[in-house]
Amino acid sequence: MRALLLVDVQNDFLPGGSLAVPEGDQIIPVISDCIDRFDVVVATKDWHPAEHESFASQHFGQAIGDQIDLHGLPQILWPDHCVQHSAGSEFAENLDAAAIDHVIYKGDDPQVDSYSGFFDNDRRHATGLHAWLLAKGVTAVYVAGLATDYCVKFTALDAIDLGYQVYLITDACRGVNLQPGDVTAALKQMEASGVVLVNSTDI
Ligand code: VGL
Ligand code: ZN
Repeated sequence: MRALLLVDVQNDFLPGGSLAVPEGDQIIPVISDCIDRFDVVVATKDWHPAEHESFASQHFGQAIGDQIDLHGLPQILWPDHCVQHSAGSEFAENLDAAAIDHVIYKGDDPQVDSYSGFFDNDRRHATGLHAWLLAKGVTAVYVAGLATDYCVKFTALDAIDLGYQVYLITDACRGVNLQPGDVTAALKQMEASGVVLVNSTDI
């Protein structure tokens, strides 16, 4: 069984959103063109409480983009984004929500970030994504979404660790590029770990 795994295709990551990924909106028509070619479609939502400690606003004297130690883990500080139930946390308007079979919420623990759709960054809490895919008999996951250098990368790498065949749909992803070259490095790291890079037209 093949699953399409849509990572954080949410308003706050689109141009105009609070953590806008450059060209993030350009992935939506690409997703629309291939969403019907999969046995199942599962989507993650970044889903933070308003006081999430990954937000720079929660740390006096710290700025967006600073790296801190958060309860023993390195943490980049982000603008407030994807606050639970906010308009920014909703799926992109033009995403075909009716085609999504299941939604996985992540990042709800205020003290731990969750880049991967499978586990919190401390890897102590599983989101339920692996159990859901196993129950559906999924062996191959095709990953698309935002952002290539954060949530997409960690989701794809965990999927490899968990034993799936993993494909990254490169034209259905965009990255933050906080540092120039971050997206290129993320693609290389995924490829070196066994992720197969594909174009949506080759699926
Ligand atoms: C993401 C930074 C913070 C992502 C989520 O979806 O890649 N990046 N939260
Ligand atoms: Zn987040």
